[in-house]
Amino acid sequence: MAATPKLRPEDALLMVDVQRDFLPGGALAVPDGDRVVDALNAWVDDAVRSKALVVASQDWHPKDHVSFTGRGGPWPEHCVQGTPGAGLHPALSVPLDAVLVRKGMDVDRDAYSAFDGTGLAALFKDRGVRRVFVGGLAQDVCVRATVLDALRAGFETHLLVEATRAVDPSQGARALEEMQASGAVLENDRGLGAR
Ligand code: VGL
Ligand code: ZN
Repeated sequence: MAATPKLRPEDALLMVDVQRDFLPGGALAVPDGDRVVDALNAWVDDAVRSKALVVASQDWHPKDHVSFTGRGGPWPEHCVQGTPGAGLHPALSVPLDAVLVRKGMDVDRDAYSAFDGTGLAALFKDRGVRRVFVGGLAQDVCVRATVLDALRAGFETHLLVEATRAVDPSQGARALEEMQASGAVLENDRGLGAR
């Protein structure tokens, strides 16, 4: 990271679901999911220095959530409220004034986007956020849904590509194209391109 911060006070860094269950060894492991942590931590440093808002989301399901295979859903049981697997990766830097949001808490309805039922769009508008920078897990599931919602809510939305990994890499590649086609700016390294 260069000495001069890239982010600005009216930016938000949104770290999606960097939770133990999505990391190698976890219940719904994303290949190389742990690789997002160093990349995100560099962005957190930048956000703190530039006084940008930092947000971390957690997938936070009740037992017997509708998305679990036991109920006919697509996913193994993961991120059950209060379990170690639902915890954020211990090496992720989360500033003391970061905003934490939890989603997927309704037992009969899934919520992939960090904006779904969390009040995050209203919070961003209250705080004067104009640009949202998104990283985390998983690129083809909750990051995708979060980026598309951020765009729909009218934010200039940037995807931190190296700070995301996909459950299924071929779906990840499709999700990148879809996010870009929907208006997201894909950031391919830790610096921001000139614009
Ligand atoms: C996620 C699958 C199920 C995610 C959450 O955070 O990407 N993926 N629940
Ligand atoms: Zn989930």
